[in-house]
Amino acid sequence: MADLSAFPVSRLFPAQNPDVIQLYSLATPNGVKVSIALEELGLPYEVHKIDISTDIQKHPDFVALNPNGRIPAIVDPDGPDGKPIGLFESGAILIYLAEKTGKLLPKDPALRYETLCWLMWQMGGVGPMFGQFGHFYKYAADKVANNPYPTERYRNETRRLLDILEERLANRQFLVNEEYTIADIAIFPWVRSLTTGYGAAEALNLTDFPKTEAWAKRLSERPAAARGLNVPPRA
Ligand SMILES: N[C@@H](CCC(=O)N[C@@H](CS)C(=O)NCC(=O)O)C(=O)O
Repeated sequence: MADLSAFPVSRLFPAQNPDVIQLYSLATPNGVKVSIALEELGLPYEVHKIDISTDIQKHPDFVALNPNGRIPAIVDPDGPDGKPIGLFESGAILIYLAEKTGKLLPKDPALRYETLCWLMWQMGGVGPMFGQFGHFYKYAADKVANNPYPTERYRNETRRLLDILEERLANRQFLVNEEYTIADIAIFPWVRSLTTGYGAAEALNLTDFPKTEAWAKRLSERPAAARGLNVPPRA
């Protein structure tokens, strides 16, 4: 049985089965990227629900795994050279899982970099900008009731990014090389969240982005994605 005692997080959230990947997450657009990938890859894992409303993600035992104090994070008992490894940042975790299994990331070097470009575009653009839009549009609406500037700024930026996706998906089923990759997995949960999380379909005029909407719907209906989108279970 794997020894995870080097990871303080395992004191906070003891592993039932330390021989499988330990996932510390919540069903948010960043969290589900990892559970969707794990489900798609068929890797066994154990999920620990991190209720971020309690700030448990700022506990020193959690911060020892993710210095940024956020979800998602994982511990893989079977990392490089068979040794346990901890990882944080959803983009890095997706690359790790893809390289561990040889799936969801093209082997051809040019296509691999193309996939990483779109993954980084999500990490640096879509996540932060859509997230700020959701913050001001939904969660802090009362705080900016007299000042439309922040919501407008992030609404415009969200639409600008959606325009780029719409153009990219104009004659493609997937973002890169007509295959499902970690770039798709990183981005479609964020597109979905504009409707399911923020209820902002009208505010963003999402009907202007039919290809993007259809792509996100199609991918979220994949059986592995449907399972991964509800990890840890919301109820
Ligand atoms: N760039 C990070 C972002 C992670 C992130 O922002 N996670 C949010 C939930 S979606 C979180 O843990 N928030 C809790 C907090 O800010 O304390 C990643 O992709 O992993």
